[in-house]
Amino acid sequence: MNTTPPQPTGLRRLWKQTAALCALAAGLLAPQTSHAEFGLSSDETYFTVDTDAGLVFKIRRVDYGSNTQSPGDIASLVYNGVEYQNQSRGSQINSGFDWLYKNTSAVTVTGETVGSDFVKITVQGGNLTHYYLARRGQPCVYMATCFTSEPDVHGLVRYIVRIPSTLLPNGPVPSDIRNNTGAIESSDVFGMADGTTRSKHYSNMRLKDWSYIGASGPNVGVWMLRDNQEGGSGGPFYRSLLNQCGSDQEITYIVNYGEVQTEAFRLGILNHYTLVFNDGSLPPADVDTSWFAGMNLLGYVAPEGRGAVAGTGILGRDPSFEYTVGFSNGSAQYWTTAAPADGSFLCSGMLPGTYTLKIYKNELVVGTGSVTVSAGATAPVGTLTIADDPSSKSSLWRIGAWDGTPTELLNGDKVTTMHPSDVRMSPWVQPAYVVGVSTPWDNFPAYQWKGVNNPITIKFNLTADQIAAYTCRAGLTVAYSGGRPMLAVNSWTSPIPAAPSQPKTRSLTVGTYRGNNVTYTYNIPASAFVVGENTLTLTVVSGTAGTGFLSPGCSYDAVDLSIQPPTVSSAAATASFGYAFSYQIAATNLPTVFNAVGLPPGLNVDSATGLISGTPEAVGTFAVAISAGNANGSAAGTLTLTVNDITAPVLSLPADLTVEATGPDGAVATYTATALDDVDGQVPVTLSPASGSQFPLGATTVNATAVDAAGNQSGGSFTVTVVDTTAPTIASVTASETVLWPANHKMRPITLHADVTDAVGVVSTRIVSVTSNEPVNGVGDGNTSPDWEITGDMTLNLRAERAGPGNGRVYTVTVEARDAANNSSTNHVTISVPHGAP
Ligand SMILES: [Ca+2]
Ligand SMILES: [Ca+2]
Ligand SMILES: [Ca+2]
Ligand SMILES: [Ca+2]
Repeated sequence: MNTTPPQPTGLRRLWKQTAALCALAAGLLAPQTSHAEFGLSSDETYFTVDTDAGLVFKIRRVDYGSNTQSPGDIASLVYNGVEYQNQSRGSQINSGFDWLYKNTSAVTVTGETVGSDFVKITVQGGNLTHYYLARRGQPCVYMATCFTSEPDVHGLVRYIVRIPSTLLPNGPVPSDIRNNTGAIESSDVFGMADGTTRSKHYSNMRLKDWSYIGASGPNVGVWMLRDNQEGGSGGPFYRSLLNQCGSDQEITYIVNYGEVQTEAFRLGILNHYTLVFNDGSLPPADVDTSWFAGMNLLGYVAPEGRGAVAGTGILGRDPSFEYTVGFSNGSAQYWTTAAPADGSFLCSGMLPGTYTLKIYKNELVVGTGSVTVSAGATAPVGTLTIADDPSSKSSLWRIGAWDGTPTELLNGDKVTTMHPSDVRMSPWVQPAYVVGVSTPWDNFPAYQWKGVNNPITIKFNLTADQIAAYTCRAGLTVAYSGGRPMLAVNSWTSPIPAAPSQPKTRSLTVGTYRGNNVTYTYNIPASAFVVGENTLTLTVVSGTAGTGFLSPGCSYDAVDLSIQPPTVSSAAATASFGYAFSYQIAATNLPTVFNAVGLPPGLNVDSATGLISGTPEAVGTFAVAISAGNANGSAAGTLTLTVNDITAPVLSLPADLTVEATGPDGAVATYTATALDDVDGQVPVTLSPASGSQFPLGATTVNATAVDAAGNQSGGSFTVTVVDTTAPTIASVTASETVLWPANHKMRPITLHADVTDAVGVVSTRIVSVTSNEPVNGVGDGNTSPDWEITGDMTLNLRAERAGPGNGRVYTVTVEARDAANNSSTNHVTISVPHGAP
């Protein structure tokens, strides 16, 4: 008889403790043969539970001294009259309580009926309490486990159901190790004759994706349905083994598992899971456990003691990925899927407490927050925004997608279900990945090992205007044995990066890439790149030895190359007020946008080129905030710009000035001058000599200077000339004699005196002419000649004579006074010779 076995698939269901069990009780799990009444019976060796639904199971009460026959084991699972439990070995936690707790404490098993419809068997060992529970009419073994410390000695809480595979042959294929040709790695990975591989590890699924695991056989299906894994560790994407099919079909429920574990184990939670028997069809989506509230179970928290978190949306999602919102603290973990349409989400059934909230893009954390959950309430977190998606960086090229998984890379779709040596794998050693030509799923290996495919080579071209400093990011989802990539570009080599913090167990070969997502960042200088073809290599390095697929290695999420944000050079520059100025902002890495804030008026920046230009219209020192940006960021600096005043004031001076002397010392002159500065406006003018000074006769230079606030000085001069243009004043001329008598024709000496004044000074006074109203030699005058003689400046001889027929003679003597400026004036005196005696 061949039926298609139901295979565990990626069911994404949330556990609902309040879900109704009607369908389960009514049909799917209906008993097929007659049976005894529901209830608990016991003898020295066993508690026997009849579910009244075709399933009768026994729990061992005593220690047989063998860890395959331990107290607390399921010793019998009879369903519809068929014994499914391997009779040589129990179904048990780990390898049995007496193995876990031997020499540390006793294991006690107690049984009781609760009301008329429930049976409760309690197994107690160390700090661990395990319950087997039955409900009337349901072919199920309900189980719940609570522990306050890890089981002594061996640790790891997992429940293993062991059913002979002959009775339950149809389970997960990747973990079906029957007919293998021997172990190929450790003692748990096996080869098959056809070159494929099998291991219990390859039964793993992401916790988020499964709600049951099991197998089927003729007219039977046995399924383990799990709770919400609030007491587990490793988050929504943790993968651990669920099954192995050898001589037994081992159906496994992991509470705590150390393999590739990224978190501490959680304690004190009541973890529950249900072994469900049916006819081989798919198991129910979930089972009702609300009745646990009446079972007095250690660690049980009823729905009303729980709370929820609701979000109205998540901004910044990439619609091609599923987004999960996870919540975790030291006590519990939860997750829920965000609605594809708007990112809204509801996570319910949460224990009260404060949780770290993580937004996952597929499996990569792209946002974090915090939320506090209270019992009976829904905590609103509104609309969240993704802040940390590496895809937001603008990359020159990117291999793979930033989602926390290698599934889109070569063999990435196979790594969780088979060994890397499996014949179904594509060759791990690949030719160089050529950007623009190769595809990630064809050409870029999901995993890289030091001993297998080292290095990985990537080739890409750059044009001259793409040469800049770049950052290469290599995202890892897990690494084994400290493997991490060192990077080289052409002849440039990165330092050896630090080893990643990762679980210490095997990972890459046992079906999981899910470790700690780590991104290695390599800052590559522009000098490393060349125009044309560039060769980049990723070389796994590690201080740990290992060969082949157990050599140090890593799992890639994505690798990309992105231009670095610009760097900006701070600088100082000097400009001159009123003069054209330009300055180019100095920045690296191909900036596409510039800014300058705080420029003096008159200067502007070209945001596209970074050229600051214009004519500054203010002086002083300006701390200009300069920045440059490209697609991946910006940098800021300071341009300390000093604008100087280098222009002297412009003088306005009077024309040369002439003033009349007011005395021998010259004259006082007054004048004004002004100076206008480009920056300071009117500035004082210093004049030397100052206006109002006494100027001597002649020309004197007046020097003018003006200085602006910056010390720029201008100078000029003009001339003040003091002149004497005024002739002396001769107020009167007197003579020593004014009447000459007798008229004896004799010469008479005369001395003149002139009353002369001049503002500056008289230089000379002298007789310049003598005239007579009578001819010198006229009728009746004695016939003499000459009649006068000038004997000195102010002396002369006059002849005392006159014409006989006349009325007397009058001499007019003219005196001239002259000053140093050669100004002269005259006056005269008359001296008479009367006709008759006076
Ligand atoms: Ca990826
Ligand atoms: Ca100036
Ligand atoms: Ca004069
Ligand atoms: Ca005469």
